[in-house]
Amino acid sequence: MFKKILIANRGEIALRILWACRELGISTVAVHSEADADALHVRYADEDVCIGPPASRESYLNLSSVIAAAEITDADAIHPGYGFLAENAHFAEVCEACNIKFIGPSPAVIRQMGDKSKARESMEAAGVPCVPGSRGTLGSEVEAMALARKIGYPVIIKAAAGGGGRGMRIARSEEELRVAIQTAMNEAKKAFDVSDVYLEKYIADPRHVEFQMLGDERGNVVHLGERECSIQRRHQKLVEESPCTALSPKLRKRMAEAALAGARAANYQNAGTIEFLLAPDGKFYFIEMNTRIQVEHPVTEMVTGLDLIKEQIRIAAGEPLGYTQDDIRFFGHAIECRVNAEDSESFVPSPGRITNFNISGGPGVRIDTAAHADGIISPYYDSLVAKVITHGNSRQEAISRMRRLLDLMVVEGIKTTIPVLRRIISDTDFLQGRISTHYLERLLAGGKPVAAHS
Ligand code: MV4
Repeated sequence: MFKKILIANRGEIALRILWACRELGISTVAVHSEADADALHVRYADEDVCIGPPASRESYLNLSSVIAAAEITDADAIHPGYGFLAENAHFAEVCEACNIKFIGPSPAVIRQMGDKSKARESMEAAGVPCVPGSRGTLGSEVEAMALARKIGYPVIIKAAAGGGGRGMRIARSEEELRVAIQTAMNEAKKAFDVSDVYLEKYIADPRHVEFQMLGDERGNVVHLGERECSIQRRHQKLVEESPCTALSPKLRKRMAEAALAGARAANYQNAGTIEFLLAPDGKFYFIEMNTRIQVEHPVTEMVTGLDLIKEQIRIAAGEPLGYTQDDIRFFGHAIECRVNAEDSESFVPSPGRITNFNISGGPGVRIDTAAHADGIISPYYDSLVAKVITHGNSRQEAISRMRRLLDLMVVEGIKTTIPVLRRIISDTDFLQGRISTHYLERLLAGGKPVAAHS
């Protein structure tokens, strides 16, 4: 087992990784920017290294500084968390070259899945249902036109280097397709320095359902069930839950088997997520694989009882999973609400000092946060303040616990998304599981947030 792990992240996920290390008896190194000198992950780590100025480009994203910090402190592994360097194949390669274990999949798999067009090809080859579309990236406009005519409009153009919704364009006709290809290519070139795009049939009003996968370094792969992640705005998720109310046991089994086939074909190691679109007609399609631990991993932990960060560390240390698919049991229902420092109507970021912070506990409650009274939500990083997670024997019980927590939660000094979360959690469509990726748009087009119960 590792003796010392460097945590190449900040905020709640850095704390989350710290606690896992402590429980495993592994000592910890926090890295931080100048803006985070007083942050809790720095306070609680065994050692800490300042790796640069506030801007993430110059600190948390600075590969050389992070590697240097690991070398200086003699860390034997790096946990990247999510975001920052988590899906940077080059970083994983540099770790390997420096004899520091990168806690995640191999550089080759990160690179393969980072190219969304290649990921699609490899899943197709593994027999995983994919959205009808181009084989590989588009060679020419003529090719795109012919393909779109064959599969039928609307179609969607996506950047191969994109993901998470960046660099996508929908086209409903031949004229729109011409423009879509050009703008998608220009956007992709600007954002990722690679202009390659691919084409898919556009699936209207889908759900986003993702499967949590775990693979060890001996070829064992399991799935830990699904997460329903449809409630999002501009590709930022607000509420996630497990299980997904739209899956019958039969459909769940088919999706899980597809996810397992995909992960096995990729020789997937460590934690990863296979994302599907679930169409209103019940058909499902692979869209992307994320090669990192995700923000919403706690809902899976709550329904399986597994500690995903500990599993990641054990796997990276070469240990076998030690259980099979049949050993994994699913219990009850879990929901996560992301509380962000944003205006609840405009979603404009609201960084600043938190003057008062309070949240209640109780059965089935988990709060993942690095925020506290007198703490700062910095304008330099993402605006996540806390993940409020509830578990219950039933969905209704989890929802009722969530409603109480959000009603009683106090965050003063900054604006937060608590009002919109409260509105979702009491909305009839949400309560009945009538959601899709367009759900929030529809909700926001409606009325005003409900008044506080308390
Ligand atoms: C799609 C789609 C419809 N049809 N692909 C957006 C993020 C990226 N992971 C893939 N995305 C989509 N791909 C086809 N062929 C609709 C979306 C999409 C979406 C997907 C998941 C969660 C939220 C979304 C919001 C808008 C669009």
